[in-house]
Amino acid sequence: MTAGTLRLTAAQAMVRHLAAQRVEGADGQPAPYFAGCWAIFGHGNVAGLGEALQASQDALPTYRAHNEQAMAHAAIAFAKQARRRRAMVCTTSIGPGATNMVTAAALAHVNRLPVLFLPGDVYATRRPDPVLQQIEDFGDGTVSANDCFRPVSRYFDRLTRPEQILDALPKAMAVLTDPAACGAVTLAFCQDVQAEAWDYPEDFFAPRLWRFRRPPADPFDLADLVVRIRAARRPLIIAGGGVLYAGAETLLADLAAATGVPVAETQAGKGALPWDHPSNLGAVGVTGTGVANAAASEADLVIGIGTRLQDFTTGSRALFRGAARTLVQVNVSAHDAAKQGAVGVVGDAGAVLAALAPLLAGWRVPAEWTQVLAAPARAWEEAWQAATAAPRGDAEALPTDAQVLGAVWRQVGEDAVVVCAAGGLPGELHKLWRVRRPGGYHVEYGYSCMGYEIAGGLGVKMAEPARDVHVVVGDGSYLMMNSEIATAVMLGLKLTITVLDNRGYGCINRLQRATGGAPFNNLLADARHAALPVIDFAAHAASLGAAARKVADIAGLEAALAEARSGTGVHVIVIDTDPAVSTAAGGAWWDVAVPEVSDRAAVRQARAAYDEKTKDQR
Ligand SMILES: Cc1ncc(C[n+]2csc(CCOP(=O)(O)OP(=O)(O)O)c2C)c(N)n1
Ligand SMILES: [Mg+2]
Repeated sequence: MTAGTLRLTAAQAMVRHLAAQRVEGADGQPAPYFAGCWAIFGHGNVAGLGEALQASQDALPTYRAHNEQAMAHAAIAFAKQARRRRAMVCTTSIGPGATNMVTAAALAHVNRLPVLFLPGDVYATRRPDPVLQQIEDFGDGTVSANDCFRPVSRYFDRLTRPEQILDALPKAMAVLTDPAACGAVTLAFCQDVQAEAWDYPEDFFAPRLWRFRRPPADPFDLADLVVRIRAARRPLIIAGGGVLYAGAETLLADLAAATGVPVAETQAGKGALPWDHPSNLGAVGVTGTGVANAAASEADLVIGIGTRLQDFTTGSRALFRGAARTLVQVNVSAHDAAKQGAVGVVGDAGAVLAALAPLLAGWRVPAEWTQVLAAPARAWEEAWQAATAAPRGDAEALPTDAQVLGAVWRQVGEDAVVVCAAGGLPGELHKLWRVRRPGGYHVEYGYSCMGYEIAGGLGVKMAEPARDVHVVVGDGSYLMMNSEIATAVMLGLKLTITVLDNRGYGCINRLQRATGGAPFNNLLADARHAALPVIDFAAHAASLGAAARKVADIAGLEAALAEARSGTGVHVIVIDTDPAVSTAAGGAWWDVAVPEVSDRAAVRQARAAYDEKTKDQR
């Protein structure tokens, strides 16, 4: 062994290096960047990485899960809740264990969230080929199942030599901690290489502190933005996830208060302002509030801050239609800043807001704009009350999603975090949930991946153990991925999960109807069946170790939530809901292409309406 080196396997060296990566913790002291490693072992990681992780449990704890996609969701949710300041590692066997994580990689990629994937890979030497689970490409000897990760990883490498980690790991860290490039990093780790020894320089294992850059905007772009704001009659800020990842909520709140510029929030940006901040109009877009969308459609200057401008935000590009409106995109990523013909201001949301404050000192938004929005604001408040209020005691109808959310909102504490991802609930949450504290709203709506909810809730709880975590999930998402209830029980983590059972894919059934389609293959009753399933979700959850029960109505739900709040462990509360109803107030058009020819009159009518609406797109 050479002086100043350590002879370790590549897996041992990797684990030691990962454990030495530091960031500044909440108390200002260095804290580990990686909170732990999720692992499901098999051939391809048990002998190599498994041995290394076992020996380093104090420095990098290992967590066992039940499904690779789910554990990756937990890891990604952890990073989202930690505002990208910390992350987790996920390792799998080769083949199916690895490809089970591809969906989660795409989720991290879309949402720009850091996660390190270490799927096992086939032998670098190729001597025992084809090994169990090797896919074998007939035309390319270098392809393995892990190539599926390439388009959904911000950085991909295949480790075929032990010394490659000396470069691959710092590059991985650079991507994970970069505000613009952030996303999934995949290091496909050949299983023979994991076990191979090499003399690693000792300084490869020295603690390294990573700082998060906050690049300021170009002074010219900033000055131009100030001129535009001062000239605007009807400016509107759209706050996206970038505001939260930059930790810029207070800067935004202060600027909005000082200038009176109204603020609307995307799914990822929701909670950037407390719900009762005087400038907060709430959600914008397809699932927006009446008042935010009124502002969006009349604004002459729309300033996106830290938003990807996905179609739900822009109403499929038909919402921001004020005469001669200008779109400005403040974003740390030049890719996002250039979208949809925007005037780009490339920089960190916090840095830009801080720079704007003195340049806008003394300026206030024209009073006429505030007056224009007063009536829609009052109307929205009424709509909110009507949608979320508990139904009358004698009501016969099943509760709506909005009534369930109203009950959950009333019962959770100030500091609670609500978690969701897919189905009808994210739209209702976006419109109706009132975020009391920063980080209190965790909805994955970049990939809107069914099955994220419960595993995600687990990751959120690990990121912020002191906060109560409330998962709201549809029956469809629950059935797709519920395995990590057992993991949460095993780890002794407290989670409250409300399952809204509307007996099928309610939101897609509504979408199908709205596009002229016949009810088909979404609700259980409309799908081919020999017997209509009657699924006992409470019994199912109880079998995984949760304290589970079904409630009959909103009053029963509120009582069960109150009980769960003072309890420990995993609580699952099931309630039957109406699949047909969603909140009609607010909202905006969403471009979902309707068939141009059809035997169904309803489809032809929907197509005619669709053709009309597409004329608003710009
Ligand atoms: C993995 C995945 N598959 C399919 C979809 C498309 N999809 C979106 S919502 C939905 C139905 C969700 O059903 P449920 O969880 O019961 O919620 P509900 O619509 O009834 O509110 C489907 C199939 C998706 N978002 N994610
Ligand atoms: Mg459902």
